[in-house]
Amino acid sequence: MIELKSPREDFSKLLPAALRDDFPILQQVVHDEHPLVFLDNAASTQRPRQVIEVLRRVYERDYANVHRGIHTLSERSTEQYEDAREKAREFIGAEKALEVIFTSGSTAGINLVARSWGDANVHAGDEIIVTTMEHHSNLVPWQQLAERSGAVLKHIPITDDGQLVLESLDSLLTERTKLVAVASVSNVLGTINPVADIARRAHAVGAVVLVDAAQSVPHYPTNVRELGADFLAFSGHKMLAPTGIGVLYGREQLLDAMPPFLGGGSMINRVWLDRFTPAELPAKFEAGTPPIAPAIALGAAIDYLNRIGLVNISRHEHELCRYAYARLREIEGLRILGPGPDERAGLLSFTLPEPHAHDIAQLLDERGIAVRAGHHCTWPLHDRLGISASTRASFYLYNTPAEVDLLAEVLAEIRERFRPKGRKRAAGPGKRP
Ligand code: 7TS
Repeated sequence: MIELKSPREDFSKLLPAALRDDFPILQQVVHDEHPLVFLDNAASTQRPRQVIEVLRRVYERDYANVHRGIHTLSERSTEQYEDAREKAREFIGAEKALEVIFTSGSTAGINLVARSWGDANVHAGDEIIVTTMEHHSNLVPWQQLAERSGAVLKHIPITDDGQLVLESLDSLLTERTKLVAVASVSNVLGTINPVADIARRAHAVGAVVLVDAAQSVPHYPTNVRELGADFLAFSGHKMLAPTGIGVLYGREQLLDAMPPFLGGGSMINRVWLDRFTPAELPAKFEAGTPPIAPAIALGAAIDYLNRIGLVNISRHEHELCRYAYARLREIEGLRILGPGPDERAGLLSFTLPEPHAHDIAQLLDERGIAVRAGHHCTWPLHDRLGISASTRASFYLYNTPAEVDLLAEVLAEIRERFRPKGRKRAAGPGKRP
């Protein structure tokens, strides 16, 4: 059995080694003997004690519905809920807190824009541009909008190593382009897309820009104004917060002009039997009882990330990913998807000739290593790459070089075990297509 070094040993100099102690869930063994190595962070991250404690405090002391009751607990909850909005505003560099809409996650935020802004502004013959590498969450809502409106959906293609073919933008963008919707970081390729450049070019033809920032806000400093994002969506659960909470940023002028999406309590100013008038922002887009405690806990997660520093976190992940890239390339036949080690965010998707991606994930799990396998909700991207599935290791602030070593060693063992009989191991690094 390969020994896993103490996770604190050899931890990045960039981050406090004690940081791992903040994550109770990481202090366990799985399958009786294997320390948990959690490398499925692009799907969802874990929560530190500090976030769990805030949830507990809210439910044990402060919880009530917000914006409604004239009583102490409601006032406490409301104040903390609005504090969290302010923290989220600052975290993404938005100008005003009313531009921060709490949603249940990236998917909900993007669908809100497609239904509210999209139905009001996109008509037959108009054009929507996405990319080949989008998560289904930033693809299917636009397909649905195109179906409803008669608009045309176009896409920016990618190169074989997973970069956007930006030259194609000049011919794709026309005066009929209403929207460009693009991920800031691909959840499979790790590609970091030049969003600010794309936004500048999209704005030049009068198009609106939506950034799917689910894979970037948790890892990199974000400024919506510098990016040129008109809308930007992200999920709390990918950045140490609970599930069920996310943010849609929208430029005030756009949000103001948009009709409400969901109708119900909180989103109204006045209701009569036959009509209503909508509330001001941000309430206009927060119908019903919101995810109160998760939102407050998102504020605590933002505090935690700010304390460590996103610059340190992203550097740490880059170092880990560069190291993982070098280690995994040593495995013959292993194909790493996406750009080179210096041009990618902290995740690695790969394939082996044998076994299948799901079997790789299962064999890794038997050794305590959690990764994800499948098409990662990017079916068209997998089609473009000519594969049906891949295995993905994705890093966050608590991962260590020792964990990368273990991943590489177990993968090398799997490769050996499934090598076609009679073939000798070739020397040198694995070939990339
Ligand atoms: N956009 C991107 C780029 C994502 O990676 C994801 C989730 C979403 C949108 C949707 O986020 P949600 O919080 O609304 O679900 N990505 C993944 C993943 O890669 N594996 O599991 C979920």
